[in-house]
Amino acid sequence: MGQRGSTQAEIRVLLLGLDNAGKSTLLYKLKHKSAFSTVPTVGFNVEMLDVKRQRKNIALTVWDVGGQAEMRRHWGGYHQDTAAVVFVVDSADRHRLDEARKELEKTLRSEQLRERPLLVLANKQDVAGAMTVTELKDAFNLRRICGEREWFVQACSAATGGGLDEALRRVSHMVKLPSDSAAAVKENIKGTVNYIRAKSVR
Ligand code: G3D
Ligand code: MG
Repeated sequence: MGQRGSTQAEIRVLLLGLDNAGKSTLLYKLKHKSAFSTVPTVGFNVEMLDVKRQRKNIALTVWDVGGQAEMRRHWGGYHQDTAAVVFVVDSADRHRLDEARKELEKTLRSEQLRERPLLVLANKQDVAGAMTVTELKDAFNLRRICGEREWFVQACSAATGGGLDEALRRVSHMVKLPSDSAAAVKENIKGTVNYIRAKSVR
């Protein structure tokens, strides 16, 4: 009973952003629905979050990779098999906005993340003077840097939990599931062929 529609698809989501953006707080809030005291992440945190899309259960494996400058060098190693990128921004820290934009642009240039959907989380909305979604969209010039890529900006607060359920729902709808296969396989083949062609020219 209930076999159909209960297939478990495992999907990898990469949680990125500068140090102090709120990634670890966000991940633990999503997982445990409670405030959580974090320490700067050395290495990574990983959690499985169960979400539903239509009648299907999806297990999102969310990787929170340390955001400090020396850890950012290793982000590339986590790109493989990633279905979606969630980029967390401290909306209250206008001074580091440019640094965040540069890291996001660098991430989006990764060949392994081509065409992967992007969810930008405008975090710390509970702080007075936090940038709005529109401000962030413009500051990051998302329309230009994303091109054909599917993207969305969600306002949230990992501290209060506001916007987190919406964020999770959005990611679960953005990712391609293995069972979306016909289209996905075609896209994969096309991507691989283009990649090989590009590499073999000259
Ligand atoms: P990181 O994993 O991206 O490096 P953390 O960031 O989750 O460690 O959070 C960095 C600091 O920001 C923490 O404060 C955390 O409590 C705070 N923070 C995270 N999200 C929010 C938010 O939505 N609102 C507010 N006001 N603060 C938030 P401390 O003081 O522990 O360093
Ligand atoms: Mg952290």
